[in-house]
Amino acid sequence: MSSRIYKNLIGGQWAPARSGKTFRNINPANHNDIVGEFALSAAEDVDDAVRAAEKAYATWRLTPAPKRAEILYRTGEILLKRKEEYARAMTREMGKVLSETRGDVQEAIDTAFYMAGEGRRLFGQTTPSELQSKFAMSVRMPIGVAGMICPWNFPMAIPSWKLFPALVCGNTCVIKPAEDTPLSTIHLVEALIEAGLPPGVVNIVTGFGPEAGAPIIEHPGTRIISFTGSSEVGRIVGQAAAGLFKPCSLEMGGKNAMIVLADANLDLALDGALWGAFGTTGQRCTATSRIIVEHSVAEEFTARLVARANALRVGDGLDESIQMGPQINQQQIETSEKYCKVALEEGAQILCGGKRLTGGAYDKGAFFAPTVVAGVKPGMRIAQEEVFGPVVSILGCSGYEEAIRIANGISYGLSTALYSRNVNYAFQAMRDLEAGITYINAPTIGAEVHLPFGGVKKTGNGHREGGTGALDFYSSWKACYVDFSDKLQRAQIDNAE
Ligand code: UN1
Repeated sequence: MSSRIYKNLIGGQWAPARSGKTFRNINPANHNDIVGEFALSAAEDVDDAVRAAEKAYATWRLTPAPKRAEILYRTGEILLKRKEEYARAMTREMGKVLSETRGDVQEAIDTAFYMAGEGRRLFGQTTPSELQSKFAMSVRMPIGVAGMICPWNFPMAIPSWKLFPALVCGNTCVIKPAEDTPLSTIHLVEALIEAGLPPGVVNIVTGFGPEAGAPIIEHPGTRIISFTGSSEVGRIVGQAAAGLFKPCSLEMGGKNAMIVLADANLDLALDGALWGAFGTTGQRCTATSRIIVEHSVAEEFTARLVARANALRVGDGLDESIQMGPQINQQQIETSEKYCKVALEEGAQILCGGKRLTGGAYDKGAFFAPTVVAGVKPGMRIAQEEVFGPVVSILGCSGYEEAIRIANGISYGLSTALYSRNVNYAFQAMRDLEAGITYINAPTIGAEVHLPFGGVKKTGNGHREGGTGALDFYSSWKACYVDFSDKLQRAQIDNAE
């Protein structure tokens, strides 16, 4: 059976890569199932896309923001209607279970409605001038063509975090979805087009980082760059953008800790640990990868977590009874395997999982068993480095102070969680944990779109997605002064006497 061919979107037209080459997108739960063939783009395709975006910018920047926002609102309504269809397609290309891909589409819907509301805000400030008969204000200006490079783990939500605030601010976009999950970006943009987005305002180039991602950064026409992915690739992206003086938002890795103190509701903490560690097969930058448990409850907590991890139903996410899907590809399986080996060499114990699942339908896909690693010490590589798979480490601690020291003793700083019934510890943790996100009595995953999303240390470079932080990235502040005195007035001089 020949698979469906998908093209790039350039200036409102679906176009093949100039080379005519394509690559395959396969279902990670069943490698015999080909989702489609996608354009294998290169610099020449990026050039076409950037030129189309530059052309569209001339009129899009002048379209009133409330009108731009109406398109986003309609996009949200279309996505709502197509939620099930797009969620199923996403499970097929990405693997995570249906309830989660429904959540992923919902996150795009939430972002559409939130950013649609911003069309009638985008507030600046009016402020007094230090001079008589002079008016002063700050306004948000669009920047131009925004270049976006996306990961595969949230194939619709993360593109929506980038596209929607960029669009409401008046920018035009060139977006490269991850090579593992291009279809969900195409679906998202199809909804935008149906909602009335003019040609060229969003352009899609599909393909791989070095060939299709790097030219987005390097092209003189892109004015800002937004990247979500690994810290390793983020460093390359950030350095390339810095040399060109392009503002660049980097959203990268995590090694997220959940602290469980002795006074915690253990049932609740177990639910949170299971969801935080094995939701999305551990492939979230917010995934719980370290559980720091107070010694007096560690034995009971660990035994119960292992029992629950062993009981998880792993398989094809399109089957509603499945609780954990495959990993995205063979390379990610190898990373999980590598870290299990490293953990054993370091003297840790693997209490369950630790290996690829094989036999029957498992042989067709990339499945890894839910893995709990115990006896982990804070300095071990398994406690320091991101795995991005269903592998969680348990570390012991003597109480709050030591837990915070261990939690902060890493180079990342995205998400954190504290389970305790002590309100003082709850507020101290919000103050003391070095991270962009802290949850109390909730797992490390579950960020909402109207709050800032991002981290400190090696997780990011200070920008935030979600919330008003996204508007700050996709707009540029301009100060405007109107002197209606009809004479020359010199700031800092004529009013200084
Ligand atoms: C990511 O892991 O890359 O908070 C994004 C969460 C989701 C977003 C995660 N809403 O886990």
